[in-house]
Amino acid sequence: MALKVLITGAAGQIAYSLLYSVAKGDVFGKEQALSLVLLDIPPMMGVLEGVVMELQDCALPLLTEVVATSDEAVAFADIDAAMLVGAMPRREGMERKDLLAANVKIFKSQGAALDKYAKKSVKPMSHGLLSFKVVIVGNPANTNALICKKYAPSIPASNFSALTRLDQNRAQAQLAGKLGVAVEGVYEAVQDDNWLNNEFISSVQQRGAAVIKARKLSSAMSAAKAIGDHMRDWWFGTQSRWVSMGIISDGNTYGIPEGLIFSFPLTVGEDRSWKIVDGLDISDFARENSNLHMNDSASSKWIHHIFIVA
Ligand code: NAX
Repeated sequence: MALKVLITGAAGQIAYSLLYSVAKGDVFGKEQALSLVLLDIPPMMGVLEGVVMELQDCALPLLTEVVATSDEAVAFADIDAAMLVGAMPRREGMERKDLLAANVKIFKSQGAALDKYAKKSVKPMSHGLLSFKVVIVGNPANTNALICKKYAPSIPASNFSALTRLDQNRAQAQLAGKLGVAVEGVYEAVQDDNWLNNEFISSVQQRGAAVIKARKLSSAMSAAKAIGDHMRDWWFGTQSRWVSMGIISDGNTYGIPEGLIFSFPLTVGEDRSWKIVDGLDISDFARENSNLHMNDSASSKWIHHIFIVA
């Protein structure tokens, strides 16, 4: 049976890479048939039509259906997984509060649609968790995830997450470069504290800006890859690997206040339940950074530091 996967912001640039990757089986497996539901706003329906044509022209064997819509009632009905990529972009001269207000409106509406139309009472897994998963990508991702969760009160908070995997992937690539190994080979600790506390952190923090400067467009291919990594690891489990995901804090781990969506190091079991990797030593430097970024979607940075010093 086909999985129904919703991707919002489907006419945007991240979705342009993400759709192909999902549709050819990178995320839910090479055997899994897919019905893709693409949501964007009404003025983008013409562009979305072109994207649908291209998806069809890829002649992908797993893709059984593509639905393009601007109607949330259609988009959120009976989904198995959702990647909420679309959000209000920050325009020149826009203050943070204006951006937040616009996004509150979007994620309030999408949370309510999830609550009302998603497959929440169907297919609970054997351990009682609901099978469907939601990752919020649109920035500020942590805040947007919190709003979305708030307006979907009948869906357990553990089914929501915010994307912070791009920071993890960027960090991993920087470390691999420093150690002179392939990305999969980053197990060895980097001993150079000065490099870690300065060049490493700032290069990961400023990577997005560096891509914009060079490409005149924000990261899209790497963002799509990170979304795919995030969802695949949640769907199939991570075994002993640690991954970064923004999830709801229970207030008992690393001193992060209860109810915040925060990026923790996690493992995910075969039953798709995540478990925070607890008990790692956090240096004063890392803790200071955590406080600095507490309200920021970049809050994962300090955790990456832990990956290295642990
Ligand atoms: P684009 O501007 O290319 O695409 C966004 C799309 O979302 C547009 O087609 C727009 O019409 C659509 N959209 C707007 N409101 C919508 C709504 N209510 N329902 C459905 N669709 C809607 O942006 P893109 O480069 O694709 O980036 C998308 C989002 O990802 C941005 O908010 C961006 O800041 C965020 N990112 C988050 C990252 C993270 O780590 N969490 C990293 C990558 C990315 O920057």
